[in-house]
Amino acid sequence: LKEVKVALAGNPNSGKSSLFNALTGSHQKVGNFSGVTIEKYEGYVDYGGYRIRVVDLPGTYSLTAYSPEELVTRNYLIEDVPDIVIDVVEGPNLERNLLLTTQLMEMEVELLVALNMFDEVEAQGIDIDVKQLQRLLGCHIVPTSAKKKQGLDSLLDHVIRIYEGNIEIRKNKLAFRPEVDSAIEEITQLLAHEPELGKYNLRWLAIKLLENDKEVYNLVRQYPVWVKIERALQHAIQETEAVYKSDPEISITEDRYAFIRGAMQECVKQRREKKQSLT
Ligand code: GDP
Ligand code: K
Repeated sequence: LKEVKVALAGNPNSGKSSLFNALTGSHQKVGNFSGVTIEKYEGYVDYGGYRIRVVDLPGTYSLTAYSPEELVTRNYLIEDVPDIVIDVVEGPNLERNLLLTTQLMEMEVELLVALNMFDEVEAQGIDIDVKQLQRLLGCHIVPTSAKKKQGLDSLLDHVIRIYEGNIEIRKNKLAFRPEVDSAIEEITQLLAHEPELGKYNLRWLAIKLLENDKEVYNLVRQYPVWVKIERALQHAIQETEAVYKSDPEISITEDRYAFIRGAMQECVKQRREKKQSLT
């Protein structure tokens, strides 16, 4: 069987392990992620002529370098390069969960969103415009209920069709304020001067440098182009301080939240708790 590598990412309590178990059944192996004592669950499911290998990444709210879980998750995405990343999102808590989604978008992984706890979304009378949310996130979204085992076949169908390149969707980049966007652009171009960095997503490295990310800073600092990059970073700090009274790191965070707020306003409505009776 041809293998497809899938990684599950998501906030703690989004239902990631429930989904993992529902998808892979008893085919699981437990170990640790390399170098850390974070348990690693791997399993597989044979579906549609493929063996879909699933890795359950640690639950995280973000992808900074500040916690081992977040580092493990992003290093796995960079080094092991899964074919598809399923972002397990807690439907009733969409707004909070989208922070991780925006950062997965920034990593430009092949993203598929499992809009989980969809049973709760319906029970709570929350209306989600899935089509529009797909457009904004630039990826497919499949409503699931890991608990009730609903939507799982559709999720696996999407995995295979995305893998085969059968359901193209227009990728979307989150737009940052102009000063930050142009700094990202400039730093990305500088990073391209170092062939050894070619295995990374350079735009993501640029965003992380503007966010003062220690790991990426230590990686890039070793290269001669660092002198120019440092100048570009300083310039970006001066500009955002002058225009917004905030540094690029804060600006980037604010822009992510602005994007999420916009998406929530466009795509999510709370219906009345109970349908009104006609009489
Ligand atoms: P994890 O921390 O992301 O691995 O989350 P878990 O799989 O442990 O799930 C957290 C809680 O949510 C558990 O009580 C699950 O039973 C529940 N849960 C998971 N998926 C669903 C779902 O689709 N619908 C509902 N209603 N509950 C779910
Ligand atoms: K849990």
